[in-house]
Amino acid sequence: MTMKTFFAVSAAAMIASSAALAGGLDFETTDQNADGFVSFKEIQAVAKDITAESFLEADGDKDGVLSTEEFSALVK
Ligand SMILES: [Ca+2]
Ligand SMILES: [Ca+2]
Repeated sequence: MTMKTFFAVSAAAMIASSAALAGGLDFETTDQNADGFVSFKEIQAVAKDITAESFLEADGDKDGVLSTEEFSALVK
């Protein structure tokens, strides 16, 4: 199982089992330029209720973008 498949499966399970913040955001949909990271601009395009504050809080390594792991922690 690839990481991508693993994420898709776990994200689907997460979305199915709980009411995710902002209506169950999908990483691959949110990552519009498909660089493997979600920027604040990308997440704002689909979830206007995500504030800069919550984005920065989710960005654990402070590189300015969210990895799949950081993203899933934010939207779960
Ligand atoms: Ca991106
Ligand atoms: Ca990060």
